Amino acid sequence: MILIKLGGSIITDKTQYKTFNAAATRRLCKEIADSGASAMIVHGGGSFGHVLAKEHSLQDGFRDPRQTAAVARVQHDMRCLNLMVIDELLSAGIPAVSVPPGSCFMMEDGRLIFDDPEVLLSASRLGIMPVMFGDVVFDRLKGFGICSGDQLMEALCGLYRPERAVFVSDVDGLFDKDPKANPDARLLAEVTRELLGGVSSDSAAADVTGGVRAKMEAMLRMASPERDCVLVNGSAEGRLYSLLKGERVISTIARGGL
Ligand code: IP8
Repeated sequence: MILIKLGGSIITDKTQYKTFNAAATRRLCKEIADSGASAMIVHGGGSFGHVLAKEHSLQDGFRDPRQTAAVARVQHDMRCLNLMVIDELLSAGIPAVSVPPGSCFMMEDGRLIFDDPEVLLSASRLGIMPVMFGDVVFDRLKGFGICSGDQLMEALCGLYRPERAVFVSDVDGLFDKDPKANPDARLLAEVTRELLGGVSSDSAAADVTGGVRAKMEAMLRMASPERDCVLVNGSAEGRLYSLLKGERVISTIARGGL
């Protein structure tokens, strides 16, 4: 099984509050369906999650009663985005159901508590794809917090033990410097823990859940000698399809267990 995260940078326009990128999402869902891969999908928040979460510091937990309206609004917006992704999966012929993490799970001090995954397993046993997404999740210590799609990917790796975890974003992979500011930036085809230490942090534009560096760190935690974790550009047409068919494509592979 292959676990795929459709990043918020590809399924939304991250600069415009609540702007869905329907064309890219439709194409990616079709690439997944056409590849015939046995896949499970998670998605990020993009402009449906990060804009208001950042404005109201939701990632820091409860501080002020004025945050509560934003908690409800971000949960609402993320459910809207999720249903649009699910629409595209259904149109591509993939039976998918929504599993909102904020309604099914709790966190404790920012850590997702994942000890009762029965709803996920019941769906997947029937050949139905449960689709989770970055969400505002209630927290036993902090009141609430943001659970990122990357955290969900880690939890799902533990549960399903996929042979590969794929992170679909709008960049070709990890660069040694910010490629927008440095035309000589080099794409790293492979990343290890040691290599990541030498990568400049400005190549990782931050959002409330940490940007590219946090993603790479999560990918390295998930990677093992038996499991590749790959960062691939979903805006390049056909690249995800080729990757799922087992071809070598432009990407960054996180190598773990070395
Ligand atoms: O885009 C964050 O999920 P991510 C979701 O996977 C929210 O980091 C609600 C900001």
